[in-house]
Amino acid sequence: MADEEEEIILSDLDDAELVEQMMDDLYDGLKDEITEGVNILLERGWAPYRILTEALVAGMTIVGKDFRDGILFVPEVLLAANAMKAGMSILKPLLAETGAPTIGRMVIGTVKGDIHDIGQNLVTMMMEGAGFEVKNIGINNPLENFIEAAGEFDADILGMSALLTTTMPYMKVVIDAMKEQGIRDDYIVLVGGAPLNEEFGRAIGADAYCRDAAVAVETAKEFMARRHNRVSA
Ligand code: B1M
Repeated sequence: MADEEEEIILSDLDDAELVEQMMDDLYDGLKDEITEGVNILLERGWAPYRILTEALVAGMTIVGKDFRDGILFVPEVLLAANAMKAGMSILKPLLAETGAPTIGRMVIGTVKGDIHDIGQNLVTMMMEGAGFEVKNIGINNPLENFIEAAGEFDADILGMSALLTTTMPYMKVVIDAMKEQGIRDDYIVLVGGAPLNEEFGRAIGADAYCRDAAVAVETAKEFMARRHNRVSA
């Protein structure tokens, strides 16, 4: 008897089975399958944000747990991250397509020593979708990069991301440098990343900690509204 694995036809699966399968495929770093799965869900009328959160982010959470527990290692996690990025690249233009007018300008990047960029890319996508203009300066940024980019881009908001307990203190280094240069209050400083919390955000002198991309959008909108009220008062 042939000992062949049965091929799974993604389009034959119902929505719940497909999402389950996509989480497995993300775990296995199968980029093409993730691309196909995202396209099928879009054809079935799923909203881009729902696909992002219920299939991709949820799948990445499982990867994160097994990475923590020593079941997965860096090469496998990199493959999963690439598969996630492939899915995100399909959703990006759709999330940005809301036609909302520009409501603010943001510079965002991951701090020095840290190369995690999936979360901040997601924040970028959601902010753009909500009508912000965003300059994403990528990973491993020393304080000069943040400060220069914020000035050049005439940003309202400076966003920093850190995923490591060893790199999160660097956010304070950036904020302290802004204070020294007398420019701290020129910007709304928002911080985010899995190991942070509200208390940390307050302690380092940020305006707010954002738990996820949706909270980042809401928080940015709130602060922009306050800023406009202050200017017009
Ligand atoms: Co790394 N890694 N990693 N990793 N990695 C974590 C963060 C870790 C928690 C895994 C674990 O042990 N469970 C752990 C950190 C432990 C700690 O510090 N306490 C860890 C480690 C240890 C490491 C290395 C040191 C491993 C090694 O080399 N031995 C190494 C460090 C490299 C470096 O940065 N110098 C490393 C490397 C990597 C890869 C390269 C393999 C890969 C990154 C690929 C990439 O990003 N291009 C990777 C990945 C993928 C992860 C996990 C599994 C997933 C991160 C992710 O993308 N999550 C992660 C485990 C985890 O977090 N559960 C882990 C999905 C993403 C959508 O969520 O990034 O949290 P997140 O972003 C959210 C919010 O946090 C928030 O909104 C986002 C969207 O909702 N947010 C913001 C984030 N940034 C924001 C900024 C804002 C606002 C909100 O500004 C306003």
